[in-house]
Amino acid sequence: MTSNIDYIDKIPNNVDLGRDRVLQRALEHWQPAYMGWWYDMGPNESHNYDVYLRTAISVDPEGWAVFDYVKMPQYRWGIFLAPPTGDRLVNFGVNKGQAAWQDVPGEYRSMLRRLIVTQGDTEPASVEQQRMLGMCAPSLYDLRNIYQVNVEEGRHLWAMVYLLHRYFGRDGREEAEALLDRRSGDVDNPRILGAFNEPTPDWLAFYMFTFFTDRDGKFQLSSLAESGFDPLARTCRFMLTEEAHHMFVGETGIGRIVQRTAEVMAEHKIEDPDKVRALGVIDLQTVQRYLNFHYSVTLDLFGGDVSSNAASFYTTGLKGRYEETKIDDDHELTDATYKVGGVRDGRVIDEEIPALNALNERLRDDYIGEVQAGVDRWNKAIERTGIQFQLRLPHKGFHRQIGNFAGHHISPDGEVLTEAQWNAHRDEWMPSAADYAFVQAMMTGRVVEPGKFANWIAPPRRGIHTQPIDFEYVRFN
Ligand code: BYC
Repeated sequence: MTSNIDYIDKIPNNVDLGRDRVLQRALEHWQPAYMGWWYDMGPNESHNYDVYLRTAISVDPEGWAVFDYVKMPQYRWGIFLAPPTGDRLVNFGVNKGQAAWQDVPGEYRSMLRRLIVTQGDTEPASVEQQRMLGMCAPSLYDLRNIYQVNVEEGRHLWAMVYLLHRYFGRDGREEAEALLDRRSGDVDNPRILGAFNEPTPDWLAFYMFTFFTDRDGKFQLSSLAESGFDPLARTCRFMLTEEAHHMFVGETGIGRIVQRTAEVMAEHKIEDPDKVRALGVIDLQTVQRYLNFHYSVTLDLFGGDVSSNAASFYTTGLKGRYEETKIDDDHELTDATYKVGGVRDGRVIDEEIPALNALNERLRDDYIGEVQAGVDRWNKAIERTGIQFQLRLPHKGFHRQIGNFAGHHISPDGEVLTEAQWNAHRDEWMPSAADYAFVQAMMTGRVVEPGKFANWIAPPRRGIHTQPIDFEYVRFN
């Protein structure tokens, strides 16, 4: 395996695909099905555009990307694994100390397949969710960014499909086909995880998604990058380098929206959300409601607070903790405990449970720490304009459908309410149909003049890859 990528093959790769004819043929058979999916479910009306995209040319951490105009259907999706790192070991669980597996241990096969399928399923789902957004992009810069995110999610699907084909034989091939058959939001054949069946109807939702939900991707991929199954670990390590840009798009997108709104509020000395809306920007209360929604559905993606699945993934060595090898403990968690939340006697409580069963909660907590730092940065931007308004993360139990808080009605402050009480406040806390209608009414057409931005969002600080902000990032032909 080299760090450079072979672009001569029909499927670009750095896994010596040409030496395994059977695998190569199987993947070449899947490729047209993937392209069919992209034409049907990829970004709407985009197939003939020239988009200024980055493409991986090597898997070295430095300088792996080249930037150029590409028609998206011609994007070189492929299979890229980070280079192997010497004599890697299984670093946690009951198999700790064994050489990392280069093949799937028979007894863990179905568990591992399930993890890979669940990860893989999210990637095309997000492309499906975002498919119409190009029609109302706030600028060419933003349009190019969403397309970059979309092609890379497509590549992440390839990353998981490679593992399925290479290591799971016939079941793997069937799973790879099923990944192209499920559809986000479909009643009969939906995507596996909840958040990936929610619509992403506008750009505020898109930036929230890339800030919150792509960051779940970061934390899940980081845990899988610790896997004792080395090909999965190496695949995820390379995926993580691509993921960073997606979260950047989300954080700066929301940052630019709140900055613009706060500037307009300061300039006109207004606070009333209706007056703010009348000036063609998104009131901060609406931003808060979107935040509440995306944060809570993303918290659900970490799974149950108490999970025997998570314990098995860890004990077997398949899925570690965030930055497992940097943690100073026994990496087996036989006697450790961890605090999880829940509701008892009408109140939110914490209880200590065996740490092995609390691994989803622990990862969720790691995630929350990073999300809070991003919210703090948005608040700094608001503060700099002199506007008194702070965004905040609602309580962990707010609007949860999975885990200990599911079935309870928790306010953003962490109060346990009755269903009727919660419903009475619903539209203060969650985006209402009217909020969605307002936001979408602002995003009816796309801004196509280079360097111009929709009124509701501030320009970015700089362009992409040394290009100026008014660069022609997308040519429509
Ligand atoms: N919705 O033991 P439990 C990304 C299911 S995002 C629906 O509590 P477990 C990306 C669960 O599957 C990262 N169902 O949970 C971002 C199980 O069902 P079965 C994606 C849910 O198994 C943006 C049952 O409930 N990667 O990459 O410990 C754009 C009991 O589950 C949900 C991964 O998720 C839910 N929210 O953990 C593009 C990593 N939550 O099996 C991409 C791989 C749970 O009993 N997946 N369930 O039928 C995993 O590690 C685990 O499957 C989970 C769940 C963390 C998701």
